[in-house]
Amino acid sequence: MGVYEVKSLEQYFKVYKRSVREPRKFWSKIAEDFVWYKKWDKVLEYRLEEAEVKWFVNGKLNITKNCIDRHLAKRGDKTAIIFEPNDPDEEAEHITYNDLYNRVCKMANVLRDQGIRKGDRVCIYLPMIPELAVTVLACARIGAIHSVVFAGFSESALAARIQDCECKMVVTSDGGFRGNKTIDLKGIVDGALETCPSIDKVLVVKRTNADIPMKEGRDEWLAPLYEKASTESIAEVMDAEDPLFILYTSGSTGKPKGMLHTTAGYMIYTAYTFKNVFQYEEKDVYWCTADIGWITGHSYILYGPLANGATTVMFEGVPSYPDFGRFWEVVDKHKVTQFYTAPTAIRALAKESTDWVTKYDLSSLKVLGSVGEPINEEAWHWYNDHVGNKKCPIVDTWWQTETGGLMISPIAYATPTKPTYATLPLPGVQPVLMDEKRNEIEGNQVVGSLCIKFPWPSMARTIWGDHRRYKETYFSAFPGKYFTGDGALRDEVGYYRITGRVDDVVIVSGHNLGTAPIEDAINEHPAVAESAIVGFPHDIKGNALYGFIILKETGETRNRENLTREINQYISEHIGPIAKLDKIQFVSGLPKTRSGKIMRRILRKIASKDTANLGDTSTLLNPEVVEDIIENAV
Ligand code: 6R9
Repeated sequence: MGVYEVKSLEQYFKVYKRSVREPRKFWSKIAEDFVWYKKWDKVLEYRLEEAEVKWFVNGKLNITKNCIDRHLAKRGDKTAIIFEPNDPDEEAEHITYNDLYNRVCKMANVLRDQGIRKGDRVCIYLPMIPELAVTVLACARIGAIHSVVFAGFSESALAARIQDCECKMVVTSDGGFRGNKTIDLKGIVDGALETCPSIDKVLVVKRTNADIPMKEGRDEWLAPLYEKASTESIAEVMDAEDPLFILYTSGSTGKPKGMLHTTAGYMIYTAYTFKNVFQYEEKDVYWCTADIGWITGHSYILYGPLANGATTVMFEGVPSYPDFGRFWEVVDKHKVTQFYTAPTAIRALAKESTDWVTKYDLSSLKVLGSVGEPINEEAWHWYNDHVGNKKCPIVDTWWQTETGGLMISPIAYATPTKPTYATLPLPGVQPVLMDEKRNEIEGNQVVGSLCIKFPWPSMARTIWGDHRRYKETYFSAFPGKYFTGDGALRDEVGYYRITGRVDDVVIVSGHNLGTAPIEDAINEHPAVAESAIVGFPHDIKGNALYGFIILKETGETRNRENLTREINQYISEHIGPIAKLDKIQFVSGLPKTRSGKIMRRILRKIASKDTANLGDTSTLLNPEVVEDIIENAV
């Protein structure tokens, strides 16, 4: 993929200009470097007002041919995936491109034998083990739409995701290892499936050897089916715009949004951005610490790296197990060259002694990456000084589940970095800042709502089953433009700094949590009348959650401590432990506008202990509650 490679700032500006002046030519030139059954008739068709976009119209391809088959001649024996288990004493596995081909074909045949066909949805609820990568790719090979659900989500969150896109099958395991815990994934699946009539089959991977119940006629161990499956499987012919996967993200109403990504544009964009931003070279070993249950894992553990024939590390564990040196031990062990993680992990490790870092040889590192939330200055410097030894550029990559790939980010060794800045838009990305009157803000040293004004190949095409919601959420606030939900500033040289969400989404430990689904969970507690959740700054997690809760007037006698515990239990059950509240305040009322909307702006200020200037409260229906809430804030 040599075309439009960026190696210097000067080259970046040249390539960027071309990508804006002639986007169709630009992307078709890059697309030429991939394997197609049939080339496209037209590069781009779009109507952003209608949230309609098509790239590489009528092109035919299969993404696994591009991620696996085409590498076999040259790189068959090269390691595609290094699997680093949770337990450091368990041996790492090196899966070559040849092995990966065989495994994916076998799994593809198992899925076909079990009745899965092109267009069917397969839910994947697996820990970070090789079978997760293999199942994702096997779905892509046969044209089934994968819906990976992060294995930290609860029973009801899993059920909601299965129901929404009516999956036919779940692929899970007998359990998962995470640090010193084992997680009973199969138990969670069994619970979820009580309300999921669309599921006919559950395939179960053996990982922990836990003794688990298997439901007759529905559950099957994967191993025996897999053993006898053939290692050849013809890749389905997919249209450029055929769905590749659904991945759920939180929204500002309770129901998760199933973001739908399609085949060709997603492939080309993740491949191009991976190669450039991380400056991946043939012998490099790249490690992204995300879970494949999130978009970062989809695009930058699997598809982007594999499309480039890269070696990508897949890590089952956590940064603190068996000790705080684990990340650095793995970097040293596998001679990692590009390391990509989240600010929340950096902050947690920066709290510990630097001896954990200096104990290991990190001299293989060339590029460091950050993703998931704004990285604060202190964490940036710690990462730069102690991990990168001041010689590795930090690529602070801003993007979203919805964007499919990196959008605003330095290109390593080309773009000069600046702490806390995601810097410049990647080629093909046209960001704009908008003011409250929906006008584009020109010039530099300005702040506004971040929008993108021209389509890029990996943008989500819709929300599964609800195009209207897609259009309303992303294309109606600023008609004709994609609205990201983030605020940003543009500095004097045109660098972007993301300032955070401007909507009802809170990023906790890099996880995108909608406040509405958490409120819905809390409101199910019999003692709760109403609730409002906001984020407040937290040293390690970036943001933590603060709940304002009104209790029903039933003469509630349970003590507040018990209630707090129970409410968090409800959240754990409905969403997962990641969404637990750090602080809970029981209040008599919530500040509301005359139209009945909770004024979260005020609650956010109270939660952040920033009550000096609450702004205009005159439009409130009940200004008196504000004083009361401030007085009793926790
Ligand atoms: C890739 C991913 C998207 C939201 C996004 C923004 C925040 C992500 C960031 C960042 C500042 C960065 N975000 N990367 N904020 N700097 N480098 O995280 O996708 O889970 O959908 O979250 O995360 O607020 O809008 P997703």
